[in-house]
Amino acid sequence: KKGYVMRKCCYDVNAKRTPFHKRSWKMFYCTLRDMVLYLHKDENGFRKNQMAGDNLHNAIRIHHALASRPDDYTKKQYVFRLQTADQAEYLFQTSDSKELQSWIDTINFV
Ligand code: I3P
Repeated sequence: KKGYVMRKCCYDVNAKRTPFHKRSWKMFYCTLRDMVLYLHKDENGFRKNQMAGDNLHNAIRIHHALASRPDDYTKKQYVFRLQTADQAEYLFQTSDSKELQSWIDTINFV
């Protein structure tokens, strides 16, 4: 699965609250492959990294991760929360309800 999303970091690994200067929403071209969510600046970044062999920089391992709809976050629409095995936590905003469900299912059922 691939597509543009907005992402906000809430907790870094080991449930450490992400500091204020790193909590803003940023756009990424996101691809999911081999249980890793790769976050690229845009589609060109994706192609370039593919040729170079993706590294784990700006990548989120989704093995034992959970995607869910946050009922405590109402500022934006079509948002899912991603909690990782190493206790990091992110919010992702997708473009519509179909995309939202598709990302959640893809992450939870790969
Ligand atoms: C953050 C930015 C985020 C906001 C976050 C701010 O500030 O405004 O949009 O999250 O709030 O810290 P900055 O741009 O200076 O990094 P929301 O959009 O979810 O409110 P937070 O600290 O309450 O997460």
